[in-house]
Amino acid sequence: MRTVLESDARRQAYYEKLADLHLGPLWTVFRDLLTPTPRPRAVPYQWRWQSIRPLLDEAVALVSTEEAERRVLVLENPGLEGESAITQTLYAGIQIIAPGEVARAHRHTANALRFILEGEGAFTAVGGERTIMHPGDFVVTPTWTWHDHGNQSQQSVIWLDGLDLPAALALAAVFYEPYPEESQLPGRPEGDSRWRWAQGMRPAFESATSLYSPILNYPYAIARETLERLAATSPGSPYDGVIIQYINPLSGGPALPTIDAYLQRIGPKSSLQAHRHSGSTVYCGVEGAGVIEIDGRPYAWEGHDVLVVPSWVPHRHLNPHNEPAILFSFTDTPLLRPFGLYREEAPES
Ligand code: 1HN
Repeated sequence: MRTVLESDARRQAYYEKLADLHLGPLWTVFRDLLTPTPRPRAVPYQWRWQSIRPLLDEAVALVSTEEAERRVLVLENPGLEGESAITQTLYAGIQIIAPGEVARAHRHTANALRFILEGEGAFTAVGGERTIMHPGDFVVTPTWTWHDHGNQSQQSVIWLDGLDLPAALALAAVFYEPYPEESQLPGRPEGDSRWRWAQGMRPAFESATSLYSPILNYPYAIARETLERLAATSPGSPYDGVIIQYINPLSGGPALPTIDAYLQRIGPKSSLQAHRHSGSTVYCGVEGAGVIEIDGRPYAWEGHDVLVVPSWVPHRHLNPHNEPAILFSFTDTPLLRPFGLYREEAPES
């Protein structure tokens, strides 16, 4: 029990006067604000695909895309309840579109990415170009581009959505607009952006914004073969193994202005080194299985599990199995690096 000194009472009365005027003393909060290292409110967490998968079919039975606009289960960080956020800057969710359904066209300032998990034959249309999505494809929907999805196949199609929505909300920069029609009329042939921008050549007679990648779809078959070819000649990073970044060919930087995305291969029977960095990472298991040790605790993952590593939490990758382990990931580091906020260290030992 703490005795209230006279000075405490005087201070208390003073703080109340301040509060009435919407003022506050910095000295009582200084140490909570300036922590020696980041103290994310988001916590490490793993969502298991086997728990999520049946709930997606249930959602199809319960709510239409017509009603929902997007039928998505939001991956809510236990430290950020009610915020629709997987980290303080990133959103992640699992979307399902059933045969014959349309997810109507709209646009928003939040940047979005999709990583296809299951099913073949649904399309997404961005800026008038359609792409048929296959498992493992990485598809971008950059800021303020019109986009809609449709499934003309006989099976449900499921993907992981990643957005910078919590960051856009924090910056009070969310704008949203519905498209006047349900779907965009195809304005460009399928594969157009790939032929224009993804062949190491570019149309010399036109320019594109370099704010985000002009490539709509980065196919899994290409990314996966790239990993295998690199693994044949290089051990890769001591922390991430053989890892490739989905780049904007116009800048050499991240595909989206706010989100960086990667595909990585942790070789069979390998234990990589631990490190930590500012910026948070969302991982999704793609092939094989592995372990991410997060803050010293092992999280054994399988295909399509989603895991989150918040800022500055030490983590390392292990693959105790005989097959390569493939992980997709995305991070908010483009929001940190240009402003001197990115730091990385490998704990000594
Ligand atoms: C959105 O527009 C999509 O277009 C998916 O598929 C998830 C989550 C929050 C806000 C907008 C989509 C979203 C979203």
